[in-house]
Amino acid sequence: MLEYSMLYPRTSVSRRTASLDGMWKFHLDEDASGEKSGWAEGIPGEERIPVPASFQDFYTEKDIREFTGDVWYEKDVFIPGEWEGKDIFVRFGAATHRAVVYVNGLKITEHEGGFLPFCANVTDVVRYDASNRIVVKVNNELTETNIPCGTTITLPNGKKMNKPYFDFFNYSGLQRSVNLVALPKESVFDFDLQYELDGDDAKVLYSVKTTGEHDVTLTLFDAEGNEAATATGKEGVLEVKNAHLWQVRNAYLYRLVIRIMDDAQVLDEYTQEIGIRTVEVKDTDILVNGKQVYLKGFGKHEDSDIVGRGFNIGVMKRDFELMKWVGANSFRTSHYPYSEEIYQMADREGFLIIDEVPAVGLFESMMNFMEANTGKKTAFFAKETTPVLLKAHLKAVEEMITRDKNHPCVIAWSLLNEPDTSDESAVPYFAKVFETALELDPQKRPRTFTLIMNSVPGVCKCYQFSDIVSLNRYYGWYVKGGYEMSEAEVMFRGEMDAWKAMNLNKPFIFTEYGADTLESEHKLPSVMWSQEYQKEYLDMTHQVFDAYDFVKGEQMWNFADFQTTEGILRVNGNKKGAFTRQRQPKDVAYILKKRWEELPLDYKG
Ligand code: BDP
Repeated sequence: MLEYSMLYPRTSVSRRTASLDGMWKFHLDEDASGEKSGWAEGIPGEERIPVPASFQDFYTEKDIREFTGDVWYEKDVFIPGEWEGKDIFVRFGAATHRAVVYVNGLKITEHEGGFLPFCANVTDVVRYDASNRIVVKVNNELTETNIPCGTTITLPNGKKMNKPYFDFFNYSGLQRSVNLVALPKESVFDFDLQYELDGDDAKVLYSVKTTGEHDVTLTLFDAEGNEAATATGKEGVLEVKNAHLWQVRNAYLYRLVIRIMDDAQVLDEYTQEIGIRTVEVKDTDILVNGKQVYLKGFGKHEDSDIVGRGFNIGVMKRDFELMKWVGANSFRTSHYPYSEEIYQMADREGFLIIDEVPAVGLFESMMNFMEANTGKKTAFFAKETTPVLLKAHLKAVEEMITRDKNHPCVIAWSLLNEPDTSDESAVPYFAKVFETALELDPQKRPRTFTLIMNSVPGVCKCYQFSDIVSLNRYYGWYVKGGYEMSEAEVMFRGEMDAWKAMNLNKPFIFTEYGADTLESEHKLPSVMWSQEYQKEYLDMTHQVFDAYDFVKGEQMWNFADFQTTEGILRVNGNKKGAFTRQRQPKDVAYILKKRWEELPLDYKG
């Protein structure tokens, strides 16, 4: 069990929150001497930077953008006297990739892993009705023992440099909101929900964890604010008559109020919106509320101009509007769990999310998607350090499932992206990760991982762990592109026939397919990188999807162009977007819109 509550910070009769977003003091620690120099008490200089945001893209110096090592943040906050007697936490939505937190000069906590929240319990060190200094040291080095995987090298000029084993820029810093939270001594710590549908009615089976002994009451309100059900006890059932189900692109949200009661006194109150729906995989179908759904959508990134991977509420809104316009109903949070606000919006808009843990780059190569096409065989999971990596991976799985399990939008867990599955050493590693996810999820949602190009029948040793088989395929791009497209199609169909012959009786989805396309390039007849080529690539690929009944979804790579490390394969970033990085459509967006608006939700059902 985690040592702090993962519940989203909310103010209520018993709880207080204060946002610490805004300008923070900032300093690069070029020779890693901050600790020695006493920066825990206060960092030098007057530089200030916005939080939440990646630190990289504000500055004009390349040495800052590429900076690898420790960066320090500082903020002075006033803590009101009324909060005395409560438990006080500083909650970080994320700190990428690891952080040490100091308050009033004292080291409070550290956290490893850059895409999930953690709390520093500062109850014993804060001064009330006074200013308190929060200092955070954030480190962005990549290793093979934390996810996402990569290495850190030292250049001849003495500067460190990140070498990601993945294809997105290593944005870092305090990229999500920071909050000050005051909780009552006895508080709601966590809760689990499961759903059973029974004709027009529904049962919400619940279990609540608190930090004390008093009993809890739960009340469910419908969207009009009328009481829909109530129950008492830490475990029980809310019986909902004539339940409004949460449906794909037609969400219905109830408001669940959990109260810890001492007779008539409310010790704690926590409220969250929930949606009543079931999810399961049956034969080759993905079922939501017992009905087959065909996934249409994208793999995405949290990525935009200036703030990088920083949570940007405006970009979030625009992305949902574009996804609605194009007829999508789902997306994968490639390649890390996103900001919590994005799941809240998906809950409200009725989008289905495949929630991905940051296990990307688990392949012995810097450009694994290129290497994978060469048939090269590696053994990523046979290293001496693999147990250390597994530990970090399992912790991220636990944090992700604990954080996201009560979102109706989350229909599946993606536990790795494009790992090396060609060697037997991957099998025990996968067994542990998949078993852990099943244990942790009260709703037992389907689990998956995405299969890289060389994870094909006869090579892949791990597909059997997936409840949904997710393929990332680039026939016509990395394999046989351009005028060789017809051969790409033959190879693609050959692979699909091989999967079909295995008769796995599981749904298959495409979690990636795409072609880099520059918004500036038009050419008739097409050439690779032109908008015309992206259309031809998509048409061919969609025809193959349509030819196989067990294919139950398509999530194009990528929703939008995004930043990567510079190099000969990338023109200032990955350009496979259906939309540009500025969120305007490429021609292909209209092809997707036509197709997805025509395909029924129960396509191939
Ligand atoms: C896959 C990766 C993804 C890359 C994509 C690509 O999962 O992160 O961006 O290919 O090459 O290998 O565009």
